[in-house]
Amino acid sequence: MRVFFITSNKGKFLEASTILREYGIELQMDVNHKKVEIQSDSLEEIVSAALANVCNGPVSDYYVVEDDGLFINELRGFPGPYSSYVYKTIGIWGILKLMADARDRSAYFKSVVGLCGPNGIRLFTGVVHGEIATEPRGSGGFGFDPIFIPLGYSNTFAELGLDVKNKLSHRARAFRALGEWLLGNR
Ligand code: ITT
Repeated sequence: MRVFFITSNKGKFLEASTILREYGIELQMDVNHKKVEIQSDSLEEIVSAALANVCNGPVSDYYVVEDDGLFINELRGFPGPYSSYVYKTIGIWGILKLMADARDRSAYFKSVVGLCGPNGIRLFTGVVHGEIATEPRGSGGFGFDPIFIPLGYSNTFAELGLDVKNKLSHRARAFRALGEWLLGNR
């Protein structure tokens, strides 16, 4: 069984491939396809549209696409599905500035992982709740990891490192569900 992950994000690939190895699956980075991203407020719609573009006929391999968002409650869910663009533009410091006077620092990451293959399309979802730190801390991970503190911890994902992040993150939860499904259905 060959499973390809269509992504340009090496941080996502490292985390996902480490998790799927627990299920005996060797994930491969797909460099031949480009993830086609429609604009939508729904991660599920973005992933479904990206998959429809890849599995538009009979396929013998499996393809994976993931879309994520950081949803900050004080900002009514912003940046959500626009997290990648917001990270590239205003970045971590821009988010901290928007949160300067915030009373509620709660937030969550959501991952929607889509799989298409010989037996159709399936979506898997993972969420991790936490809060936005008051300043960036740590050097591990990627993206908003230096300012996200998962619930029950006092360190950021960037301080906690890959092993801990892969036990509780949104991505870990979604990819474990995918791993279980592949084991039962391949
Ligand atoms: P693709 O090629 O897979 O699309 P991407 O980085 O553009 O890679 P998304 O469109 O899903 O991915 O954007 C989600 C953004 O949210 C991502 O760029 C990060 O800035 C942020 N993000 C997602 N997961 C994260 C995580 O585990 N830790 C920190 N930031 C994360």
